[in-house]
Amino acid sequence: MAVKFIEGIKPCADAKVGIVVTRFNSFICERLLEGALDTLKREGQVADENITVVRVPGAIEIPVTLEAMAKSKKFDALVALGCVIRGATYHFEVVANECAKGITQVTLQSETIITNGVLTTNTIDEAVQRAGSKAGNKGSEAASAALEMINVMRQVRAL
Ligand code: INI
Repeated sequence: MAVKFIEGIKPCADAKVGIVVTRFNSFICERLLEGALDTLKREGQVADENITVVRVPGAIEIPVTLEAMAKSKKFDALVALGCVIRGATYHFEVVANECAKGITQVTLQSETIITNGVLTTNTIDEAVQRAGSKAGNKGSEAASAALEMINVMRQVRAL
């Protein structure tokens, strides 16, 4: 018997994608959003009317927003975009950890594809590098992963 391989392709014109993006560190997050939208449209061929962008205050508010969007059952995939930059306080660890934990929890509980484009960096410079300069654009990567996973999960769920 032949081995069955399941792999996702990127074009996904009928996909409905939700993006949650924070206003905290907006100078970085708006670049992540630009990258994500560009990838959804160019790689995914996703139509404008099938993309919903929700702006929230900060990374702590991302999981509850994703949960509400997942519960609506209106999206094939969700993309989380944010930026947590290490400061002098312990708040960095709290915000970064709670956000990451919450995203994982929602994706498993709701069985909804959620890709994580929330940067956690030591410095503003590291964040800039990951938002469209030296180290690519993590928003674009998260959108690309969402497209691939939509295709993969459609095939896995049909097994
Ligand atoms: N929110 C972020 O998205 N990034 C940060 O770096 C950050 N820091 O460092 O504090 C941050 N804090 C706000 C937090 O996400 C909530 O919006 C706030 O605590 C209100 O609940």
